[in-house]
Amino acid sequence: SIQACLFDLDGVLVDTAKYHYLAWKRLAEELGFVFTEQDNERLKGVSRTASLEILLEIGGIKLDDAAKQELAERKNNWYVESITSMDETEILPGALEFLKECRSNGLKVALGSASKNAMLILNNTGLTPYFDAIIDGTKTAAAKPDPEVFVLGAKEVGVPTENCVVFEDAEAGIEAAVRAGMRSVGIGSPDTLSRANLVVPSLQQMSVSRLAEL
Ligand code: B16
Ligand code: MG
Repeated sequence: SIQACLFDLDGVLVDTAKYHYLAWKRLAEELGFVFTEQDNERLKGVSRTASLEILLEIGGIKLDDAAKQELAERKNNWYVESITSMDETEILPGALEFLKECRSNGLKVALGSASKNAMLILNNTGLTPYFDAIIDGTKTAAAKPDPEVFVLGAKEVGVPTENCVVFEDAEAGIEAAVRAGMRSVGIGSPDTLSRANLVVPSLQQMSVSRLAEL
């Protein structure tokens, strides 16, 4: 039976994808090429450095490590500027209700995000108190699809991996759940998240009773 719910942040609890997109787009413009919303799909759930590699590949640009570091920092400064003014209105539909329902049913709740800015987002949206464990990009060495982020979350809440379920919007995140030996719920479209045990459009369609379907 399920004893812990592990949540991805961007695309599951909050819609920060639009801020990531605007910052990457601005960087691409400065570098002299167009970066579309479709290009941006490739960056979802992917770490900052890996995202920059993809962006540079799209622009056909080759740079040394120091220059890449500088660009990643520039993008992050813009991104942080946007998330600094976020508030609870930017929590995705159904997310808060489901977090509350999990807690009132005695389930452990953990965050498993690739972002190094997760704490700022959780604090600004008021979500921090809902978590028993918070694992983010500052605590992990390997990026999704490596299972590290979810394995650490399970460990911190003291629940065996087979009793955990992961909520993810990115293919790499579902793959990480599979590799961790956990069940998963995809948030989005069944076309891209075909490896998940269940796919729902948003957490609005999720409830503790539906965990029995997994
Ligand atoms: P940062 P998640 C991921 O968050 C985003 O989906 C991805 O687009 C971003 O590049 C990554 O975090 C790193 O974020 O630059 O803030 O460290 O979906 O794993 O919650
Ligand atoms: Mg995500």
